Amino acid sequence: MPTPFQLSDEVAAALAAGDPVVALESTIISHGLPRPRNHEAAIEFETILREAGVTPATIAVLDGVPQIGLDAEGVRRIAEDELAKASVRDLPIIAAAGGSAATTVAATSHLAALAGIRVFATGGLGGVHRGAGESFDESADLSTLAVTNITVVSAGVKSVLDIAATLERLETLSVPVVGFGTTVFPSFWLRESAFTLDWSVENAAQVAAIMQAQDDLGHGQGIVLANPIPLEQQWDPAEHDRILTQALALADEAGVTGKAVTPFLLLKIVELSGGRSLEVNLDLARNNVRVAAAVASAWSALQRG
Ligand code: PSU
Ligand code: MN
Repeated sequence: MPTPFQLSDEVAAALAAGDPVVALESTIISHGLPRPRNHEAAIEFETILREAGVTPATIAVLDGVPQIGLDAEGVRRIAEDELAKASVRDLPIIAAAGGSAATTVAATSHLAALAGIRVFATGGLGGVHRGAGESFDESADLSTLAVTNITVVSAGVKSVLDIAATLERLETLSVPVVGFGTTVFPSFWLRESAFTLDWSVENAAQVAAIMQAQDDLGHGQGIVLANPIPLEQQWDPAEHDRILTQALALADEAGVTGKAVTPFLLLKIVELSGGRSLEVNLDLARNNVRVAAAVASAWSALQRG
């Protein structure tokens, strides 16, 4: 049986050997970060993993085929081409049409899990948008993690979202949320949100043990590992609050809806902050990639016994 996706040679070899692999998404590169920093970031995230002895699997759909692990030209394409943003529901349509797209946390998680990859690093998970009571705008990242066996390392969810509602939905969907070295849920650019967590761990081996126990007990859901940005790297909270208010008002005025909301807000916030939010975004993403490398290594070691 041919697989419905293409593994890069290095990812195929690492998976066959039981070596650590970390999935990386492409929407953060194509729609979440401005050019040309997005291309540098895509390369840097892979380099951080390689230096930690972990094989990177950046995921995107190229010419109709979901690619698990990109070559240099693939990485260039997700950074420079005008790609669609694909969530899980878009994958069959893009595949059938032979098209290309960047994959969200949801679509990346789905494809990574299909390929047998257990750990994924992103910036911030999607969630419930403010005003969702009216708009019903809730990211498919949440519902996908309810049925997808993957550990996603993220700096919580972006403060543009309704964090309280997002945490409630994760509870309803039976997705475990575990703080990494914290009992407070982070809010992306800031180390903390107003919400505390029931569970936290101090190291990667503990995460691997939870993954193993979830496999033994669970029903194939994912895990959200909430990894806060170090205090000295976080955005100034007062400036954060001021710019967030402006960006939300601009999105309202512009009448942005659907999958355009998150990219609009992220890029507007970079603009309004004169680039400050971008540096913080990159720092928190690097930090997540490092933690994901440690978790994938601990998972691989645990499987080897
Ligand atoms: N985190 C970032 N930058 C991003 C995203 C997350 O640091 O661009 C993307 C992810 O791909 C996530 C998506 O899945 O935003 C959520 O979009 P939506 O709200 O439309 O589901
Ligand atoms: Mn949405």
